[in-house]
Amino acid sequence: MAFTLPDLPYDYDALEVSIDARTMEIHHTKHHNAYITNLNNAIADTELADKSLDELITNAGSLSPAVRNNGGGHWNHTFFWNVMTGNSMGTPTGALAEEINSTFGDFESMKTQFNTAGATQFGSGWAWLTVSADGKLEISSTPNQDNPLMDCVKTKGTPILGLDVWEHAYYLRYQNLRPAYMQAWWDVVNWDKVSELYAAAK
Ligand code: MN3
Repeated sequence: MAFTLPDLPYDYDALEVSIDARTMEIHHTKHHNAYITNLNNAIADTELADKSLDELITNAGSLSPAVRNNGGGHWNHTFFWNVMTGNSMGTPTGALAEEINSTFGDFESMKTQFNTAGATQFGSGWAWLTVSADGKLEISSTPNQDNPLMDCVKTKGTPILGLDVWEHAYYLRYQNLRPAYMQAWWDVVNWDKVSELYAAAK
């Protein structure tokens, strides 16, 4: 069964406060779609053709670069769309907010650490907030389209928040200013979704 491009859970202009509609449209219909096309081509007529995306991702270390990069690209973008919203409440609440405070000191310190992880990821990649195997919140970054579910990354865990820091995610509005994009992005984080992912990961 070939993978297909999922619809966004909102319109292209829904995140305009932080990410312009043109960037969202190109990112979804061109970049995300290309990862899916290339993934389908890489697994067609092989023993991987009937594997789920999660099965491919968690075994990425032993698969070809084409499957690792494009499978990661499909997983990461599908995840990314779902942790954003045009109706962000701005800050986390409840059990997640308490855990952020106890792990990082406060919400602002968590943001700073996350922004630093994204800003210092050389070249293209992602910044992540994850829940580790023993239930701890951790911040990390990965290169290219790797993610914390992969067996081959340094900081493994269950992602509950992720930010695409590839230039294609921000260049039209922010040009080379990755930190400005990262700062603005917090205004569209879907904290309801992140809390739900946190509860499921615990
Ligand atoms: Mn991208």
